[in-house]
Amino acid sequence: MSIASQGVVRAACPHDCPDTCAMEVTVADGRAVKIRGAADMPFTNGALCTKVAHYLDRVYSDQRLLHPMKRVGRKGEGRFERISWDEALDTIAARFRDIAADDPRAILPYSYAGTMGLVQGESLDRRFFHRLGASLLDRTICASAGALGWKATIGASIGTDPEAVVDAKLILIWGGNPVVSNLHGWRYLQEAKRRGAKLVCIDPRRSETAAKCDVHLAPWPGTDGALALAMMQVLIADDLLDHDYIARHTTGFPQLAERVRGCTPEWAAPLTGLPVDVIRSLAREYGDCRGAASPSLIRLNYGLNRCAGGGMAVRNIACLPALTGAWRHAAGGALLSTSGNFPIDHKALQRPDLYPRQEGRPPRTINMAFIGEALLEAQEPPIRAIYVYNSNPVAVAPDSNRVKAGFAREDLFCVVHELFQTDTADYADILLPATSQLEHRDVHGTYGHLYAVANFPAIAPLGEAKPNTEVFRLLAERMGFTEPALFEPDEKIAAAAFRLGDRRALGVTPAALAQRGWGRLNLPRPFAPFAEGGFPTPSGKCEFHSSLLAAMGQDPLPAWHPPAESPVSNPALAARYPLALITPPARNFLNTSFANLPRFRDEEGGPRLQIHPDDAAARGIADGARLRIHNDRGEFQAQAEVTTDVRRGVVVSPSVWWQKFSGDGNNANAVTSSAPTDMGGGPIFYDCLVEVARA
Ligand SMILES: Nc1nc2c(c(=O)[nH]1)N[C@H]1C(S)=C(S)[C@@H](COP(=O)(O)OP(=O)(O)OC[C@H]3O[C@@H](n4cnc5c(=O)[nH]c(N)nc54)[C@H](O)[C@@H]3O)O[C@H]1N2
Ligand SMILES: Nc1nc2c(c(=O)[nH]1)N[C@H]1C(S)=C(S)[C@@H](COP(=O)(O)OP(=O)(O)OC[C@H]3O[C@@H](n4cnc5c(=O)[nH]c(N)nc54)[C@H](O)[C@@H]3O)O[C@H]1N2
Ligand SMILES: [Mo]
Repeated sequence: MSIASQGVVRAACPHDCPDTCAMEVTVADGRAVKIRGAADMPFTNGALCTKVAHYLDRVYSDQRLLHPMKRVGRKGEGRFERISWDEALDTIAARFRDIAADDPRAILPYSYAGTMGLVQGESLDRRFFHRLGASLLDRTICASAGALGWKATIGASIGTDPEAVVDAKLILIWGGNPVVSNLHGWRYLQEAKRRGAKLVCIDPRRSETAAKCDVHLAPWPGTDGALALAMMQVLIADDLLDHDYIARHTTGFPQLAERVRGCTPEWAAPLTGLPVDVIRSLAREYGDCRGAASPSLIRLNYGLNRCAGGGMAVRNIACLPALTGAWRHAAGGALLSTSGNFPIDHKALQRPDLYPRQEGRPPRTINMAFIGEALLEAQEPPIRAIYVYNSNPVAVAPDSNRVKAGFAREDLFCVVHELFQTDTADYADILLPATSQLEHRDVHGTYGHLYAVANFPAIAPLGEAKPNTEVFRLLAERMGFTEPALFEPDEKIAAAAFRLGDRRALGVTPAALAQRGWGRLNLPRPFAPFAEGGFPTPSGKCEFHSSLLAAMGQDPLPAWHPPAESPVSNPALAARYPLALITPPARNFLNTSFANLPRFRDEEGGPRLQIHPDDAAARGIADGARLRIHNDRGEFQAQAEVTTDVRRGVVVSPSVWWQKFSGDGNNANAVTSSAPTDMGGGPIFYDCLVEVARA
């Protein structure tokens, strides 16, 4: 890896955010001294968010792990002693060999999106564990419900071009808070507003984004699916439809019409907690497809997919623009994710073919969202070793008391590869130091725009830190594996990440990315993906009647899937725990990344709970009071913020705090449920009843 000791190096923001910024890192005497958003990259537009603008704080933090260590204290206690890389790798290889001799499926890799890079996030790691025959991991913790609901309707994670939205006239921001979690995308929505668009935010709380929109509708959490069904009912009953688009580019319209006949605003009002006339006028305004509302755009995010009916909610919403023909316009339609536009060669990156085919030993898949249950209950075989990288499950997975109990198992061999000593790292037997994005090579697609971004190492690894890929090369060697695919250099992996035979990849060739650091997919500009139909579903149409769901034996039509925990769906539970808790992303954190660094913790203040004045008064809670938020699963503490930004009955705790920085050693996931979503097996973080009391 050649590293310049002077100059400006092209980089990519690695974090799990739709914006995937192109960055420039200035290096002097081998030290990164400045970081900024690439001015020539249109979506980044020279700006970074409040977190990554201070990225060098993270890179050079005195909390960085710099050497391999082994546990000397109890599990979870976080006491370690320095060892050499040789000792660390020999220990891991010996344990893995031992366990694999019985059944390699007792070994579980655990990773998510600490880096979104294709090299450090889904290449040699996957190849190594495939070759080993380890358990497979179903990576469901964020978006699997919404992704499947979208796929059932639209066919792939493709939607409106985020740069084209400036010409939209009515924009529904649904289950997302772009001011916080999609700042660069927000710039385009604001430009639309300047050009006369009306912005409507649909979110149970007045988020930073809702405060800047023309209208804010606050449904009860997990009821968006009912709202969308009622909108469809009005569009159909009032004939606010694009009949030509429906006839040519959709399937199942008659069945849909039949299905939603009873889903009137009167039906949806008690479910959503929104007034009947508000629902009806939202639908009528949305259906004003030849008038002021044209083109209309729905910008969804994943906030609404973290409830029991999250998959179906996204599916229902995804039906709307085909009814009105909003897809005809480049600025219209709907956008959840752009990731399906990238011709990423996942098979070449991950090499599932390396998995050993053995009689009587089929691959076993573990759902990452329910890692507590898996560690405590999985059989045939039980999990005997876990290797965590790019993730902090003890803090981010639901029902964390069970997760902690699982990680605390004395007989579990736990490896954690991290930049920092996270809540999860405290449970490691072997703790390995990881490089930051400035110290390794990568290449990125994204889910929020149409540009690929390359990352070149700007500085040498700090201390003895190593990139994920390097550790897996070393482990493969110690395991005695010989397949060349396990030893490929990062440069070669990066060059093969996109299928170069694909027309879209012409804009993101290795040469183009090396030269400029970023490249736009070779797609028309503006890109109006479904103006002429051509949906990537089996029928080639927008599927009101989903062949995918039918093939899965599920209800093929849009439907109402109520929340698991709400006063309407579970009155008995609500009698004991009457408040609905949501725990959306905090502005200064990225999941738990950044939440250990003083600058961001200070900025965020501390764990807090927003509560409506009426709910606070009923419990004798004053602003600033220390609160205990609890249910049958557990409890955590936070400071009361009494505010009308949340509706009565809903409480909000911006997340995700590290447990060890949370006062009582718990964060909000102590109370969240490990029940699955209706589709995709995701977690239902925002479908969670609690009671609140003074601590
Ligand atoms: N600053 C910052 N940025 C981030 C992240 C972060 O932690 N911090 N996380 C990143 C990640 S991992 C992701 S997946 C993305 C997207 O992450 P998302 O979780 O989609 O984040 P937001 O865009 O903040 O949108 C969530 C919004 O949905 C609202 N919400 C909660 N429940 C419901 C509901 O039932 N219905 C409706 N309509 N709204 C609901 C919340 O109040 C919140 O304002 O953001 C990424 N960007
Ligand atoms: N209550 C509640 N819980 C949530 C959410 C919520 O909204 N509310 N959001 C959920 C969502 S959307 C998501 S996506 C998940 C996120 O869950 P995770 O993907 O686990 O995200 P992070 O907490 O940021 O942890 C990523 C870790 O990877 C490490 N890392 C970064 N780069 C590298 C690298 O190159 N190598 C290695 N080895 N490690 C690296 C970072 O230091 C960090 O500790 O959390 C979920 N949990
Ligand atoms: Mo996420």
